[in-house]
Amino acid sequence: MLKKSLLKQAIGLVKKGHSQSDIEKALKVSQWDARKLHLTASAFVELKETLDVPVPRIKPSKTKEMHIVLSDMHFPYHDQQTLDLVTKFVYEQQPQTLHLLGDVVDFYNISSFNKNPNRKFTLQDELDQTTEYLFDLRHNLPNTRIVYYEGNHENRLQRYLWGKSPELGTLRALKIQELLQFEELHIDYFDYNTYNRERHLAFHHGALISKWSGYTAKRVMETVGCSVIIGHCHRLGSSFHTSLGGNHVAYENGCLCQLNPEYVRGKPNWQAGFSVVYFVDEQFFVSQIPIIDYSFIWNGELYKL
Ligand SMILES: [Mn+2]
Repeated sequence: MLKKSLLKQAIGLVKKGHSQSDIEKALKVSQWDARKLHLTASAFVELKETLDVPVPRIKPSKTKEMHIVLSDMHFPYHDQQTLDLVTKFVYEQQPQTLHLLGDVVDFYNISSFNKNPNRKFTLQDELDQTTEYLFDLRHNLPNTRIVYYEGNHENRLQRYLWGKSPELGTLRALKIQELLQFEELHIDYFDYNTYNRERHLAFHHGALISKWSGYTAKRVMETVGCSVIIGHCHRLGSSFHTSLGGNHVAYENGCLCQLNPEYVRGKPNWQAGFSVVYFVDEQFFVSQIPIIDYSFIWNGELYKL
């Protein structure tokens, strides 16, 4: 058995290019032991050199910015379990920006559609549930920029006031920004007619609906002429377009509401989900996350309550 200390010294000598007879003389060992030491040390040095070859690694960019996009909760028609799951993920990630891409509140009580007379909740209940959620977000995301986009459901308020009582429609106190306390919560706001373009990606709730997944976002992209991410259609989908004008892509963000609400007949073609957007320099990278049976996969991890 070779002594460990001898082998260590032999490795040192082999590394410097010494031969078997150098080892024999330097370590004062027999020719036979020098042969074994030389063989073992050479094998070790060779193996170490092989293992030490650096594996090329992709360096993660330090300048990346994480944004999370949630849309279409439709309080009080939100899906509590879906929302709990996603909100927990958002708190864990602490993104730089959280986009609430519209239809956060349903405004069922001022809808122009017929209403179920047995419904127990009032307009104030709808607002209370929404503000409670927004306060919770602000409390748990102290350093996150939160951006709220008016959807067609929030826009019901303006349409109702303008239609039924245009005089009251001018009151600041009745604006969505006031009712949901955006100033106090440090929430940025974009009204229904605007697009918030961040670098090469435009954020917008959406107004039209096409029949198939990806088609709605495609139409919005055609209209605005740049990449977009929209809510509204309650679907997950994407549509890519490459031309001399560049590479553009349009995303549909899914929804976080109940997938079979009482006010929709039949089985709506809706999917639960949300998106994560990374901005790196001038580029953006969107990951769409479908929620299936109240679970989803992110970074190889299963998220489930
Ligand atoms: Mn919606």
